[in-house]
Amino acid sequence: MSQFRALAGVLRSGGRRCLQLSGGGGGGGGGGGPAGRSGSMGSARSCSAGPVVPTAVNSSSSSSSSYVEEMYFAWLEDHKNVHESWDSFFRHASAASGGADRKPPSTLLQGRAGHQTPSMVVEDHLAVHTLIRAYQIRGHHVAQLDPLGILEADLDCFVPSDLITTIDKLGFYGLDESDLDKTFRLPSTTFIGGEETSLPLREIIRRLETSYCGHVGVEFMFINNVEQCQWIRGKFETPGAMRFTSAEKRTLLARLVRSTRFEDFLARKWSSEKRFGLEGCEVLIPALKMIIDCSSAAGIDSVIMGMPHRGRLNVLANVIRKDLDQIFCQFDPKLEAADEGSGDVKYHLGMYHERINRETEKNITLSLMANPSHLEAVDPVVQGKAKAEQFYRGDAQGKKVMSILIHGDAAFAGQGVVYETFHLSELPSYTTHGTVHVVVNNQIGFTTDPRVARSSPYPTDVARVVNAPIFHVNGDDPEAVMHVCRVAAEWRSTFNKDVVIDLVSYRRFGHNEMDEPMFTQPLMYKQIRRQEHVLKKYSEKLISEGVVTLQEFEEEVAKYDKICEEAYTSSKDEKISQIRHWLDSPWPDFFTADGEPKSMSCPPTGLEEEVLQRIGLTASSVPLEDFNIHPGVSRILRSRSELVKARQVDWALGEYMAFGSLLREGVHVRLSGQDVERGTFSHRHHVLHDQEVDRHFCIPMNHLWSDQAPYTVCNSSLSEYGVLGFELGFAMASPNALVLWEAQFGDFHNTAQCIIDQFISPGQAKWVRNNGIVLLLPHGMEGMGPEHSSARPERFLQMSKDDPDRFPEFSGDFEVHQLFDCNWVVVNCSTPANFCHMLRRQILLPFRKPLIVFTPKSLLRHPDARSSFDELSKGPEQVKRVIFCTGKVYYELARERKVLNLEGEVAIVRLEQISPFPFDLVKAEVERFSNAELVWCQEEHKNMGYYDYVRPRFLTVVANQKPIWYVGRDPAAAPATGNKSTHLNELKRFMDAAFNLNIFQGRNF
Ligand SMILES: Cc1ncc(C[n+]2csc(CCOP(=O)(O)OP(=O)(O)O)c2C)c(N)n1
Ligand SMILES: [Mg+2]
Repeated sequence: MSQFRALAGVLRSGGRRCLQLSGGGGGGGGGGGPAGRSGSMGSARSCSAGPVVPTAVNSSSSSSSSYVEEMYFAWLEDHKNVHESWDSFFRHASAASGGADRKPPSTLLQGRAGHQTPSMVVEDHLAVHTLIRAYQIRGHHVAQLDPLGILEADLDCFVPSDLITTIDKLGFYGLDESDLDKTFRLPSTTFIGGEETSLPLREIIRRLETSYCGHVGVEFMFINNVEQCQWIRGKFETPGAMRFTSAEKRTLLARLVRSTRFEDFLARKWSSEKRFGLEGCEVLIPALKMIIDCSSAAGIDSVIMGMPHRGRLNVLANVIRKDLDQIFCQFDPKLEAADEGSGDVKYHLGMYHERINRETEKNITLSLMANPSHLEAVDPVVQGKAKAEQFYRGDAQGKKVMSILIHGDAAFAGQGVVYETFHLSELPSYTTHGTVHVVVNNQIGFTTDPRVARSSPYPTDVARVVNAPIFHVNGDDPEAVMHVCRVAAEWRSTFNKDVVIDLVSYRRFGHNEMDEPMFTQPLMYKQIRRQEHVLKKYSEKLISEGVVTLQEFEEEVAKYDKICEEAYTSSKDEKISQIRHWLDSPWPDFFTADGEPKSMSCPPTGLEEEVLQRIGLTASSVPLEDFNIHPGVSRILRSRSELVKARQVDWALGEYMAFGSLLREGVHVRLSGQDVERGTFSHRHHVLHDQEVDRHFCIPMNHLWSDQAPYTVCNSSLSEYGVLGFELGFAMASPNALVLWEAQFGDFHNTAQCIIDQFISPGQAKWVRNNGIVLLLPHGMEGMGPEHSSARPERFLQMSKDDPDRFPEFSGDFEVHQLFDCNWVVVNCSTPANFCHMLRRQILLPFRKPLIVFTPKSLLRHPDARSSFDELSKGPEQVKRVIFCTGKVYYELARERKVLNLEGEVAIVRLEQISPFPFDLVKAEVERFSNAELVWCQEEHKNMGYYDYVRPRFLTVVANQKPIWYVGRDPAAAPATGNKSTHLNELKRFMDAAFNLNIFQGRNF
């Protein structure tokens, strides 16, 4: 028996080799057996050249036995004529048959021919199961994905030998042609049988090739969830899964007409304008519409989208349904801008539209977020906005609101924020319960080929980390595209997980319409010029199927062309561009109908004693019974309680007072960032952990009042770019929320620089969109080295837009007007009371501005950095020097002044809000100390911090009549030293300068 099994094994190896040789190659060997792999098979090769090897036989026994006999006689001539596996086999066989040399071994082949033994049956079935699995796992590598037929979507033209694209690879599985008509029972892990439970091998292969090696490549077998894998198999394997009704095909054709003719129209009218057209991937429009239709049918009524430049105008026109004349007028160079702000180019603008979905007759709101050129930066912003909408609508499972992200292939693979965004997708406080990603994979990024643009086989591999299925599809097969879109939408509504559609397509023109692609991709573009348009191909297909007539098709085209022409005519009446009409996140109840603030005043930010007491009590206790907290946390709560009794707040309590009071007023507060729940510096403790019970938490802030708004505090993934973008998006959804992002140390915000530079600082100027996001950036020179010291105030101040040289007029509510005019507010509070007021003002203002707060580290526990309740509920004039400063350095100055006993000589004034510059308050202080010299003191280096920002503004206040002297660290390249003693020496040096009253005498300014 053991010999027979060995025989079967050897035979199969030999049979495979035989078929491969006769079939003329195709993809190399591998994995068969020693006979199949050998490169020194003199006799096997001579076999293939001679007539002894049959190419197609009905009986495996006849083919195998004659083959074995050939081998046998070759072996008899010289044992070295055959591969060593044959040699070994024949030695064993002849030994078993009593060493009868020269006796043909054909009797040993009988079992293969007529009656298979049970073990062979099992082996054959196992082989078929393995084969089915191979298609499921790697069929996508051989799918016909590239419409141009010249590139491999997986960047690899090698077809692995276990993939059955031609019949001659059967041998890998120990099968041969004779097995093709045998019927095999289908395993439960395939759906190719439909109602049938077994099929002939030939049909099994045909169906698998249809499902996995056609125009769709399904990448999903890495998903470690059986139910999900089964679901996907069912969607792609079930016979007829990809069938469409005539009505569906006609809708698809009509959508393709719109998509194609829109680009044609723009190209005709504005042939020399950049528009980043969709030509080559026109199928994107019907694809998005299919996703939206299916999602609407599943109950979604709000879709938030983010996308880059390519095809954006088309999406606005044909998916969101922005009025065409509004789009066309953007091409008019004489169009005047009506809004404040500087605006943005047309292919960056956003849009918000409520409409009826024609397929489902249900209401749907579609919004496309405005975005900068910075590719993929909008991804987390879209997610944050979607999460917020879900949160405010109580849509805990994402059944009403969803997000769709559209990507370019090069950017999807290359930009790290894509990865950061994927990593938010399953986190409880950040999940949007599944995003549909669509990659416009035109197989190029500007002038760069995929093979030098990424190291992964597909541009979509980044999605594998979150177990998202990836559907690659040939963009020139519109029905295949519709099928994957339908499945993707159903996947999202069934499992609420991310899914990726890789639309493999091409870019018909250059990167933009002015660009010459032949410089760099000559062969690709020769092929592209020959490539028939997808609309032509698909219309011909439907005409030949009798689904539409040529006349109907031409009428559809003419109808849309007419719509475009009419819109073009009326677009000429548009003389003024209103960016306001492109707003992606309107707040209709917050502003007047014209989008203006309802008032221009800010109510007082102070708090009643009773409210302070209530919040103080909650902040220092555990509202849940039988909850075991850590003794260290107990101690912290006790000391809080002492402070409250003394009617005082430290930094953490000041924050508590701000958050708690806003929650009481119905304002949702969300604090997100790395380790924010406890606080990096262990000062906050907003989430208490039961020391006995796993995952048993208490958030006292949610136990303040029964009718309060909810408080969300969430530790984030270790990301800045992704998480800050997310929170910015969250803050877009509602003005009635205080959304804060805290950097672990302010230094780390620079990995989110793009969100700050592209969205936060200029967001309102570009997109007339208010945003009240708060950035908490721990900052301070405390000898912690170059990367734990500076939140780079100078950068924020440099981007503040208030004019240093213009002394403003103080009329009416100057403070509010000044805040209204600025692009953001930059503060460095020195007391907990001011911190609390600042946060409350953020919400009480009648408009929203980003707020940048440099927050303290050592001050969190500084005994002097406390405020009395009195500061929360509602100066000698003959000094020689006034030192203006901001933040923590005040405490160092105050200490030094006390030590030197210079209180009568030197006044210290703190600027809590740095930008917009409080000209009015500074002027009052300067006038109060009119005979004193003015000093700006900062702990940061001279080329950093605040000096460059405040200096010209002080000079404007004093009308250039007086200098403002600098005291602080010298200019430097790194923000802080890594050496403790250097740090202290620097501090001592500038403290000495601050209190040396003669130091500036005789100096010119
Ligand atoms: C972060 C960033 N880096 C560089 C660019 C410049 N840029 C604009 S489009 C583009 C190519 C994008 O290729 P792909 O993502 O494949 O989109 P496609 O243009 O092919 O649709 C580049 C490099 C940019 N806009 N953003
Ligand atoms: Mg591309």
